[in-house]
Formats: sequence, structure tokens, C-alpha cells
Amino acid sequence: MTSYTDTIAMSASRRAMELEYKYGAHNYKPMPVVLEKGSGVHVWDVDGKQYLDFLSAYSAVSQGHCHPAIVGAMIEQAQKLTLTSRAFYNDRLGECEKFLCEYFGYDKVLMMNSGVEGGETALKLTRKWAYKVKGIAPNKAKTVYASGNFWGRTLAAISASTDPSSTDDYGPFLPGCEIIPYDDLDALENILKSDPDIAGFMVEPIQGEAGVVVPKEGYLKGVRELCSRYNVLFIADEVQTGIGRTGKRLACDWEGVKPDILVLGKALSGGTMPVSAAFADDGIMLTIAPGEHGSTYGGNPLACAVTIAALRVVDDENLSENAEVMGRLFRSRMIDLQQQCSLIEIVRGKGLLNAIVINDTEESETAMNLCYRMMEKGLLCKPTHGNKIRFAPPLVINEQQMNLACDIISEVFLEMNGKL
Ligand code: IF1
Repeated sequence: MTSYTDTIAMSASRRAMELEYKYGAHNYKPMPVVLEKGSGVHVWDVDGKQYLDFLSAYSAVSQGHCHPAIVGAMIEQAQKLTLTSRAFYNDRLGECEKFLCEYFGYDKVLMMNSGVEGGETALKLTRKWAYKVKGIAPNKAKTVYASGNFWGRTLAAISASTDPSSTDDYGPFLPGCEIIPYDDLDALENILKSDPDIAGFMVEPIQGEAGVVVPKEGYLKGVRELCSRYNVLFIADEVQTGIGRTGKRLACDWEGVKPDILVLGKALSGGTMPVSAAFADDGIMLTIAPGEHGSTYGGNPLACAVTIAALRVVDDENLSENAEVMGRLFRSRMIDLQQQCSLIEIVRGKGLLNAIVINDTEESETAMNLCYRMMEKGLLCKPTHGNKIRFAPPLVINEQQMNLACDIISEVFLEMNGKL
């Protein structure tokens, strides 16, 4: 018998889902949970049930939900000045650009909004550099990408995609995109050696959407060396791997390489509002002249205030170091679980960007069923590409919370294992 309060709560959940279904585009199929509150590593649904958030909005909420220092900075700035456009100067953008350039070690930064706009900015910078510096013939510049890449949903981004769910029925595509296998330095050298029109190689230091694919040790060093040797820009898409997620400030820091163009997004604003950025030194960044690129909201005062606060939290709370320690705890617990559970094929990741590859086909429902069971037990995560489950909690997670999460994951996997 459903109690009165259950009926009300259920109607609140059902109402939210039905409204989205009736009035919203059907471009997502969310897990059946309706969230209304978040704090730190936790979120609560409309029934008041608490969950450990192990998706962190795909690594955007790295500082934890509604971090008081970030929200405080947002409220303070929101009561002063939120948007001026770039038609005029304001007192926050220059300060933020200085902070960002010193923090990440570049001459200049171009601030945008969504992560894909950061990628588009990197691609446009690469084109400008190709024609104005490298001397490639007009409209002949090409950019190389790795198969399995994901850098957003715009037509330029999907023109580089090898995933039919991103590309089907969206043609025609942008020309000038070349695809090589990920984590394959021979393939990269072959294409750079054979085609003088290559201007850039855009790559994720760890492929997130592809299922947290970690390349071999030395891959990033090899990319850096080959791009330098063949005068091609190394563009690192760190929208998902950046800002402490893999246990270092940037995933590229694990191999001590500096990309020519760095793209950041997501956690740059601590999950409060869309803020992205493309970083480059003057020889590349100054190829774009006034009026040749921009965005209404790019680098707005509110975004600047939030960005500085969000990055200060990463440093003040040692979130990169915590990601490294908590990530090792997670993978060690999952590898122990793997000894008792044939469902687990691979445990992989770096820092707090991890995934479990399920011992089943990509088409099977096993991964999704595991996620539903974990949701019932208070942990939110979601499969990527069928049989991989990504686990990416906020970097503020502590040992007690991580062990509780691993207990839930172990319970569900062992129960499901017994049933298969
Ligand atoms: C969705 C995926 C993750 C990204 C990398 C650029 C962007 C993303 C490495 C673009 C965005 C998001 C998009 C979001 C789900 C999520 C995602 F599943 F789509 F692929 F994280 F893996 N570079 N990733 O991961 O940033 O424009 O979205 O701000 O589209 O549902 P954005």
C-alpha cells in the first residue's frame, strides 16, 4: 500500500519526468531519478533520498555541489555586474585572464562558455595559425583527431567523430578532419610525415566518453615530440581531464608536456555556469585579430568571478592530491572485487576519472542494470558506450565516503554476479 507521502513524492517525481517528456526535446534518456538538491559529494532527489554522485555532471562538479566559496563569489558578483559584452571593458576580465595565464602557464587565454566552444576556438586558432604562420595554402588546412574522440555536439565537433550516434543524419560534415587510432604514435608520425597540410592534432590525454581510455605511458610525450618535429600544433582537450580530475592540475602534467593549445571547460566554473577557455602563447593567440572571433557571454564578469573562486578551491583544498589518493583507493578496492566477480573485465583510470569495463557485450543491458541497482542503493553513475561504467565523483570525496561507495558497488556487483 503506497502511503500518502509516498504518493505525493512519487507524483513530484512523476510530474517532473512527465513535464520533461511532454515539453522537452527527447535528446536524452536520463536515469529515473529527479534531483532537487546538491552539496559536496551528495545529491538528494525530490523524495529526500540521498545519493553519492559518482558522475559529477561528467567532471564539471569537481569541487563538490554548490561549493560555498564558489556560490558566494557568484552571489557577490551577481549583485554588482553580470554581463557587459566585449564591446566595453570591465573590471573582472583582465584580472581573471591574468590569474588563468599564470595558473596554467600561457601568454594568453580566450574565454568562452561551453566546452565545445573552447574546442571550436582551438580549431579556429589552428586554422589562422596554419595560414598566417605555417603558410598552408588557403582553405587547405587539416586537423587530425583520434578515433573515439569526443569534444562536443557542434557540427565541427561531430565532423571529427567516429561515433555513429554523434554523426548519423547530421551530414554534410566539415572537411579537413583526419582520423588516426588513439594511443598510436606510429600512425601519428605517418600522417604528419606524409601530409604538409596538417596544422594540428587535437587529442584528449585520457578519452572520457570512449570509456576512460588511458593511453600507454609516454604517449603524450610522443605526441609533443612529433608535433614539434613536424611543426603541427598539439591541442590538448582537457575539458574532462583537466583541473585536478586525474590527480594533477592537468592530465598533461603526468608526462610534463605543454600543449600548444589547451582547452578547458566543465570544472573551470565548479559546476555553477558554463565557462570554457582556450590557452595559447602569443605566436598562436595573436593570429586572431579584433572582430574575428568571440561570444556574447565569453569572459563575462560573473564567469570571471566564479572561475577564480573555483580554481582557488582546487588549490586550497588540495583536490588534485586528493583525487590521486582517493583514485588509488577506488581502483584498489575494485581490483580486489574483480578477484571475486567475473562481471569485471577491466578496472582503469587515473585519479578520480575511472571506469569498469563489464564482461559483456556493448549491446547488453548488464551495465545499465548494475547502475539501476547502484542507484537504488544510493550511488549515481551511468554507463558509457554500452558496457563501460564511468565512476567520477567530486574531487572533495573523503576516505569514509569512498569506502561507502565501494561497499555499495561491491554489494551490487556480487549480487548481480550471482544471478548471471
Ligand atoms: C553531453 C559525453 C562526457 C568532453 C570533452 C569537450 C566536451 C566534452 C572531453 C564539450 C563534453 C559532456 C557532454 C555531455 C556529456 C559529457 C560527455 F558523454 F557527452 F561524452 F563527459 F564524456 N571535450 N562532455 O567530455 O563540452 O560543450 O558539453 O560543455 O553532451 O551529454 P560541452
